[in-house]
Amino acid sequence: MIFNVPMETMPREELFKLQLERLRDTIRKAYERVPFHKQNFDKAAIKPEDIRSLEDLQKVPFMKKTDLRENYPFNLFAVDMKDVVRIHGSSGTKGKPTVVGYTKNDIDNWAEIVARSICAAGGLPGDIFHNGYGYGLFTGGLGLHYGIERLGAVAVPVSGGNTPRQITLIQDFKPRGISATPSYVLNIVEEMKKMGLDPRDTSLEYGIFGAEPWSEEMRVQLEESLGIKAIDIYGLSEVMGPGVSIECIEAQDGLHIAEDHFLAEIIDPETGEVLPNGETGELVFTSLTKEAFPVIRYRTGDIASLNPEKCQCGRTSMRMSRIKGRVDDMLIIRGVNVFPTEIEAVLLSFKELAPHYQVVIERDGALDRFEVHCELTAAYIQQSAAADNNPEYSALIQEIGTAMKNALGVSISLSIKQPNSIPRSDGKAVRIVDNRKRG
Ligand code: DLL
Repeated sequence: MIFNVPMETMPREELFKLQLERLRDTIRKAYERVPFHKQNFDKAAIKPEDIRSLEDLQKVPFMKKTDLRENYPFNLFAVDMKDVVRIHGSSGTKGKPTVVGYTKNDIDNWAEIVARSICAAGGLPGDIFHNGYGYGLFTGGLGLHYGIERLGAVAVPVSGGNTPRQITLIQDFKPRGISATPSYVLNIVEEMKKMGLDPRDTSLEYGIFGAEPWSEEMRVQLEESLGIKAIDIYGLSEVMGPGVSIECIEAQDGLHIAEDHFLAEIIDPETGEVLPNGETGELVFTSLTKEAFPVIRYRTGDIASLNPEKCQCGRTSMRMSRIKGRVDDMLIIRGVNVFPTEIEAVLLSFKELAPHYQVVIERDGALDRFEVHCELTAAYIQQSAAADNNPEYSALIQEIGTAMKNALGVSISLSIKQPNSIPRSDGKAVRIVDNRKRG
């Protein structure tokens, strides 16, 4: 741990003081400068002066993604446009993108937070770092980029896509670190194997993976296939981008939140009630230093839990669990709640299956029909016949079905396909394909 140690190992009492000071400042400015925040306070009949402790934050109403859409594009900015130096946004799969802004100080803080994150993942100044996150409105590419430079490492700004070129650059530049979505890194691995290369032979030692939910089983696949440490990084554009939290290489046991910049809460997604540490619910973040786009009690839609125990790495920051899934990605299959990562965990425990899958939802009369599409590995196809009259294959199908039922608590139909049937993505993987007609 070499980067900005004092902030990461600060005694918690001292941290709470710093957080309160920063919280009050954030709230005062947001109230004075952004009509949305003032209205939110007025609705709850509170004033910024009423926030005297960190607990008082619970009096403030939540902020949601719809608030960003309703204030599109710039109405939630708390500074003049002349002080904004960068815009980012979400991909906007449903309608317009959500837009966020940064001042120069915001970009500086973000670069430092990401530099700290890369350090936590085992990165060092001087490392060559292959950045496979997309550059653009998406925060992944530029977010990592500034952090790599701030650390004093060498940024290779490859962005996503063009997998053969990614492989050439990894072979030629010999990076120690890599970042991209975990699903895209598995595509790179697959492509290397197709080219007759052994992915374990690269110079890579650690990978910083996030921007989509992934399971422990996927970590095992990534670590074993590439011979690296796979580190989970979390963030969202509304709160800043990558670096809101990251695992440390020492423990790989929960993601350290950059608590000098972000305050985390876990709430019951149904009632909005704040849950005690350790309980699973929806993550809510309040920014403590952001100037252009402050967020106060922003509901992320992501499901996790919090752990305040000191970590073996020496950091004192609160850790959040790996994200289980998004509130809106939760499938309700015959009354049972299922997240795609739970399906992923089962599929990846079978070496006969490739780590690519989708859950396809169709409307069947009045009912919803869920089908898991997955594929056999090329190695399996070379050795065995994937035919119903092959007893070994039938036994495998049955075994997968049983494992799925045991893990999920409900049976789900499977469609096992030939290698390369599931669409690949060079960014966030599409895990749910919803073919139900709406309205
Ligand atoms: O995905 C920021 C990011 C870039 C994070 C690169 C990590 C690495 P958005 O496009 O706004 O920002 O999407 C944010 O992605 O609310 C989560 O649902 C999901 N997500 C991000 N990181 C993780 C993770 C970036 N480590 C949304 N595990 C978030 C699970 C994640 N889900």
